Amino acid sequence: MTISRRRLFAGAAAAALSSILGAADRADPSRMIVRSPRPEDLEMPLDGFTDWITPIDRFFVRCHTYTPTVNLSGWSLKVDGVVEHPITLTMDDLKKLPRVELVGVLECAGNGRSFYQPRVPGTQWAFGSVGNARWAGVRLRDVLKKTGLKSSAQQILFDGADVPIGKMPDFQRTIPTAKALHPDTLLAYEMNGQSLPVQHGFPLRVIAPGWAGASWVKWLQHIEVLDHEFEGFWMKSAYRHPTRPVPPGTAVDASEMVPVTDLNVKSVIATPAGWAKPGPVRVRGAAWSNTSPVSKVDVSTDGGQSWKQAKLIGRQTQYGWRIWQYDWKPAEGSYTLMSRATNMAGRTQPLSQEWNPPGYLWNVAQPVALTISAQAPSSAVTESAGPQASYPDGYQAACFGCHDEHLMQQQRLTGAQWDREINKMTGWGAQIKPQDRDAILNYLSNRFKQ
Ligand code: HEC
Ligand SMILES: Nc1nc2c(c(=O)[nH]1)N[C@H]1C(S)=C(S)[C@@H](COP(=O)(O)O)O[C@H]1N2
Ligand SMILES: [Mo]
Repeated sequence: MTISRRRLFAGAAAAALSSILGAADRADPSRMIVRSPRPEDLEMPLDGFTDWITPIDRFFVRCHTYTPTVNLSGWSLKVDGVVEHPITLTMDDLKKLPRVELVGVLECAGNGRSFYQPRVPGTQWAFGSVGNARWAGVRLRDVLKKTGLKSSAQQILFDGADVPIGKMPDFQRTIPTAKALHPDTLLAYEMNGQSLPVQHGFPLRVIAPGWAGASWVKWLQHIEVLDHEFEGFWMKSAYRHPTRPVPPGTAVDASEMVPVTDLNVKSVIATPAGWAKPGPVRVRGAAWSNTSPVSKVDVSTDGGQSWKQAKLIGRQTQYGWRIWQYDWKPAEGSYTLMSRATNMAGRTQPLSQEWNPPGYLWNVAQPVALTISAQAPSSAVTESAGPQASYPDGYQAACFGCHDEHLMQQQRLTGAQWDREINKMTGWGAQIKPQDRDAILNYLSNRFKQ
């Protein structure tokens, strides 16, 4: 097929325009905290919390497995299960349904995991596995209506085009019918006014506003309506948390935990970060919640002894985050800043964080240190595991096949926790020679310890 000069020009002009406008279609790794390059786990740095809409080049990426590239010409969405008429839809079919847009926060359940004490295994997110985007697509309800849900429908199962690595279970997730039929639960084909980027689920993903990211299934290609609870790993073992307080460090059986659904009310201080000059200082950040919008943000500059209300700026939407600011004129000295959001339902951030085994839903009003001085203090020493140690025999062969050492280096675990991690990985297909296991366990436990 030939492309006319005119279309060629239009394409080039659009590309030039989008580069001027900075409308990237992927995260810029040089401006992200790379938790893992492959599978891709990329975190937005703190300064991202001053944008109302998170641009795609700063939007966090969380993948349990390698990012698939879906070719639209071969793609379709199948909907079956306990329905009257199973259907298969192309993108053109979907685009004939009413188009719906909403601004909404997407946050990983594990955001803030690295702050839990005692430490827990998993991607060690600090603040930024969260972003606020403008999503557009169709109502899931409209798609389900086409099939005629049977009255026994209970759970809606989503499966994306990503394929598991080794023997890890396929990433499949369910949401209850009530959430699926909510008019704000969408299947999105656009993000921030452009076609859904590959890293965020091209061509179609679930938008479950107010719920943690694990329900926002990417690269969606199959929806199955179930009349029972789904037994898969990512529902029955992962993404569950206790409903009652548990003593820090205790193991809790998955059967005694429930699936993570709603996000918590939360706020983050973006600036100043660590240091500012004496004089007027604008403290600024973002605050978000679940399906109940943020009603106010309070700020403390004295470690929580006194609180003042911050100004909420920009637009308020039901599911988007709110940028807030607090103007302050500090003298030289050391301060402890905190921000604390409250939602319309009256829930507020706790002053101490309850611990949970998988490290989900961190939302404490977190103290951050700030120095006010004319000169910037010399930069702090960052946590490091020390100089490169030599690898034990068999470690690279057993552990560097599916991912590199990023995923190990960020953990701070006990020997028992490392032992369980090795078992998890051998269950997923890591092959360790029996004679190498002790040395590998020793290396990990001594080098990346609590
Ligand atoms: C068969 C492929 C495979 C091999 C081999 C493998 N891993 Fe993994 N590992 C994964 C995948 C996939 C993830 C990411 C899981 C996720 O994001 O949920 C992961 C994640 C991790 C994590 C992050 C915490 C977690 O549980 O998600 C650690 C730590 C880890 N691996 C350690 C190891 C060690 C140590 C070895 C060698 C004994 C190893 N891996 C070998 C597939 C593998
Ligand atoms: N198919 C598929 N969907 C997925 C995931 C995945 O690994 N595979 N990760 C989930 C998790 S845990 C989160 S937090 C969000 C992250 O979305 P993002 O990468 O667009 O930020 O996608 C969810 N959807
Ligand atoms: Mo997540």
